[in-house]
Amino acid sequence: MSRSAATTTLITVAPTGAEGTKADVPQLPTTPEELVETAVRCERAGAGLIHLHIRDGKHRPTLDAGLLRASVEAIRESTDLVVQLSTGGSVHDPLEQRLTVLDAQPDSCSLTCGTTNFGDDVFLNPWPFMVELYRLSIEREVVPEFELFDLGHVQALRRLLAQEGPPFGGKVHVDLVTGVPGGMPGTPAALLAAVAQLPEEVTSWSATGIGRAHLPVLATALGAGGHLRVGMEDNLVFARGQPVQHNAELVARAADIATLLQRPPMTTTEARVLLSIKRRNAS
Ligand code: KMH
Ligand code: ZN
Repeated sequence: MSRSAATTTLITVAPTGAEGTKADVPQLPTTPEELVETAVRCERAGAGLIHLHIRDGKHRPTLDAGLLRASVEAIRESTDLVVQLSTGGSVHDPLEQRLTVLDAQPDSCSLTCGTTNFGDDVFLNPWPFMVELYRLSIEREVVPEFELFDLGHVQALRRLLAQEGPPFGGKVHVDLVTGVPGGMPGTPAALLAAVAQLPEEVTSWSATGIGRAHLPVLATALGAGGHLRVGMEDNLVFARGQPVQHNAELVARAADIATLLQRPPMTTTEARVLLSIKRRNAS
């Protein structure tokens, strides 16, 4: 296994997602100003990477090229966070448009390794789309983060690496997304089963638990040498009866737990090294 023992923790914040609505959750950051303010506070609280979905003027998910580019630039100007754009978008986004996300020149992009049931919907990631997105990420020098929602996705990642070779930068970072209704359950057992199957090429992994799986998966990931993803994309409840008021609360709690476990948050510079991110200056 090419993974070395982690002594620090990459904390990824996924602040918005494509599913929560502003009407239901007014504290969800959806405007450019809210996103920048969120990025700044989360970086201060210990985040190293931001996984970004953006919204339009009516707070609806969008893959608008101009808005994506402006968001990437605004966050780069205000923080040193690794900026990762979602290529998953919302379940309603066409595959061709999801490929155009890379035009915004993010540091990193998500790349989901297979189709999954997603509540009442289907999150579509057919094999030819995965391959096309992977090749594009190499061509554009964008570091992919492989999103694995199920054990079958682990096998698809293995096939992708065997067929297409290593990603840009040579590091293979995966994020295990647990607890999506239709994907692997958000349990320590399911997470550890997926980790045990990861291909040798994987150099680092993180995990997230959707909803009430948040804390058990966080604790399991830290104990098993993984990194963390937190944020309102995945979890809107801080504690029983206590909604999340700001993404920074989730980052700060993750940073506190990681520090207690002798795995303090890594700096953004360390995150860039972990993932082999190419330096792109804010323009
Ligand atoms: N919104 C989900 C359908 C990703 O960002 O790449 C897909 C998703 C994964 O959130
Ligand atoms: Zn996402």
